[in-house]
This record gives sequence, structure tokens and C-alpha cells, in this order.
Amino acid sequence: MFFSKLKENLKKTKEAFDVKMSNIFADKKDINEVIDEIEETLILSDVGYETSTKICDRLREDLKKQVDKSEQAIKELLRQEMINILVADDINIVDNINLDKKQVILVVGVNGVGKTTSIGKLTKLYKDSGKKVLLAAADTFRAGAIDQLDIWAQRNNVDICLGKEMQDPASVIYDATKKFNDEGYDVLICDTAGRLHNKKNLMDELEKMKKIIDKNISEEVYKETIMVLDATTGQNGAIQAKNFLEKTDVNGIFLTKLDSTSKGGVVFSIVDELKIPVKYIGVGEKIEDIEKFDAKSFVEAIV
Ligand SMILES: Nc1nc2c(ncn2[C@@H]2O[C@H](COP(=O)(O)OP(=O)(O)OP(=O)(O)O)[C@@H](O)[C@H]2O)c(=O)[nH]1
Ligand SMILES: [Mg+2]
Repeated sequence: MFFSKLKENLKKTKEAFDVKMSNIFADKKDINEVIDEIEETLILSDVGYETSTKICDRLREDLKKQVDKSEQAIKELLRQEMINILVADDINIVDNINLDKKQVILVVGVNGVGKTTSIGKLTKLYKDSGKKVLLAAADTFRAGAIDQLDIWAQRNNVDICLGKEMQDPASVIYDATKKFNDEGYDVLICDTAGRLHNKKNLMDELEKMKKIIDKNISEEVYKETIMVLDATTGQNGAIQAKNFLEKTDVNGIFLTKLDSTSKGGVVFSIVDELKIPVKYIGVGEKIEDIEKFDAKSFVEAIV
């Protein structure tokens, strides 16, 4: 059930892979030619050049050791190598929905990628697992942003610290951390205004928010910065993330809009090149359109 729903949500990405894959195996070809074409398919599906090459180099090695070179066997090895990219040892995957610790999550990213919506969805996941959630509306920059998060708070029936328009966002974070400490919340999720990595004052502002969190929140609390990325931007999104990471630390990615793009392959280059896990995916505009990212289910839904 879960699996078929994911497949449905990733329909466009799956189609992008399927059409090309079936053509590869349609007529008899030399095995090297088959793998070259798989490599090309991966690149065209937004997996990224370096990551596609890595996957196919490993696939070539695997096939040297294996007698069965049928379409099924090759696809199975390919799936395994794609999973290996996503669960590599150097990627720190923390399942914080089920973590038995208090948590403060700062949500960052460029304009319009889906930060506020994703916070609404995340709040539901945390609430469903029995946690007491507080939201902080620290996007005081864009008119309407505070109300937008407030609506998500109401939908989820959770408390929220509302900033005022043009108030220093760091002061909203300050108030929220105080409320979090004083009133026994399990999770604080902070919304921030969209920003580009090259806007120095806005990136400094982010650092200021992080400093306040570090200063006001005890070391026993798990702290995380989640970057939201729009999957429809494909490889540009991966570059955007890379630029952002040069300016600020990020622990995890929330990849949105996977329901409306054929560029879902970008997951692989993000994880492989940035060494940051994709933790959640957004598959629609509604509160329940969120999936905790699972490498195996994801790969099996698209290849
Ligand atoms: N199809 C689809 N749309 C989404 C998804 N996530 C968010 N959106 C839509 O993307 C648009 C922008 O979402 P927001 O949550 O306002 O994005 P934001 O990053 O907070 O935007 P700013 O605060 O202006 O920077 C809205 O129309 C959302 O409904 C998703 O997973 N799938
Ligand atoms: Mg927003």
C-alpha cells in the first residue's frame, strides 16, 4: 500500500527512467553498450554526471563478478548501487521523528521552495508520534508569511510564537526558545524567510538565529538545520544547496515537489556530492503529502 502510493507520487520520475530503460534492453546489445546507455539515462534523469559515473563504474565491476547478465539481473544490481549511494557510511542519518530527545529544528532555504508548507507537514509527523510541538514564525520579512504558518499551526492544533512583520527574526527565535524551555515542549520548529546564499546580510542573520538557539537551548537537546530544496529545479537545486552549504551548516534536506517533476534523480547527486541525507520528501500540497525518506523504497519506486 505504502509502496504503491510512493510509486504513484513519483510517477513522473519513474516514467523518465522507465521509457529510457526499456529502450536500452529492447534490442540485443553488447553489455558495455548497455551500461553506457544506463549511464546516459541516469545523467538525463538528473542524477548528475559524477554520481551517474560512480554508479555505472560500480555496476561494471559487479557485472565482472556475475554470470547472469539478464535485464532483471542488471536492473537488480543497478538498484543496489543506487541504494548504496543513498546509505553510504559517511552520511549521518538520524531518524528524529522517533528520536527519544527534545529537538529544535531550524528550517532554511531559498524563496518559494516550500519551507512553510513542509513545516506544516513535519508538525503533523511529530504530533502523530506523540510529541508536543511549538512553531516559531521567524519569517518576518514577507508580508503574509506569519499568517501562513499560523494557519498550519491551527490545522495541526499546536502552539506558535508569532513574530510581527519586520521584527528582528532573531528576537522571535529568542522568544520561542524561552517558551520551549519554560513550557516543556518536545519539539520547536522555526520557519525562516527565503534567502539566497550570496545575500551576506541575510546569511549573517541566519547565523545570528543559530547562535541564539545554541546559547538558549541545552546541549541535551538535539539541534538540526533542515534545508528545503525544490526538486523541480533538478541539478540547479543541487548547485543551490552546494552554495548554501559553503555559508552555513545543514544536517538534512527536505526535498519538495517530487509529485510534479521528472527530476527526482537529483536525490542521488545531492546525497552523494553533499554528503547530507535527504530526510523527507514532499509529494503534494496537502498536510499528509510527506514521506520519511527511505532509500530502498525510493529506488524501487523509480527503477
Ligand atoms: N506540488 C507540490 N507543491 C508544493 C510542495 N511543497 C510546497 N508546495 C507549494 O509550493 C509553494 C510555496 O510553498 P511555501 O511553503 O510557501 O514555500 P516557502 O519556501 O515557505 O516560500 P517563502 O517563505 O516565500 O520563501 C506553495 O504553493 C506550496 O503549496 C510539494 O511537495 N508538492
Ligand atoms: Mg515561507
